[in-house]
Amino acid sequence: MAGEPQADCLFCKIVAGDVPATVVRETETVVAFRDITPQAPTHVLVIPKAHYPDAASLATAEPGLAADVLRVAGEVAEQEKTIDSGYRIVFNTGSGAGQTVFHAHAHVLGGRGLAWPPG
Ligand code: IU
Repeated sequence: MAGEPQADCLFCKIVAGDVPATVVRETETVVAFRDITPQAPTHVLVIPKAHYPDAASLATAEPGLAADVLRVAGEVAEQEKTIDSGYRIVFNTGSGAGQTVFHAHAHVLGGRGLAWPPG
């Protein structure tokens, strides 16, 4: 069923506490934790606790939950003090765009200059 935990999903395991993660913020519906391979001084992943494979399917099924992810991404940026210098919220979608974990997640990147366009 849509939103249900998937046994083979790494981020579902993090939500369940079966795989460790450095959690920086958590709400009833969302968890934010540090990326294991940071690409910037701040690199935090914000995920819905419910399983959806990507941001668009999340927003279609549960728009309120997609909004929770975005709101918490902004709160993380503020908490990490990246507001003044700017930060980026990225949803890689599909393997061609670099998505490797198929549980919706926002990357919150900041703490250094961020070039545009991204690679
Ligand atoms: P992507 O957009 O699907 O490529 O992002 C997945 C991220 O998950 C990527 O930046 C990885 O470094 C990160 N990650 C992690 O934080 N912990 C893990 O155990 C694994 C991947 I595997």
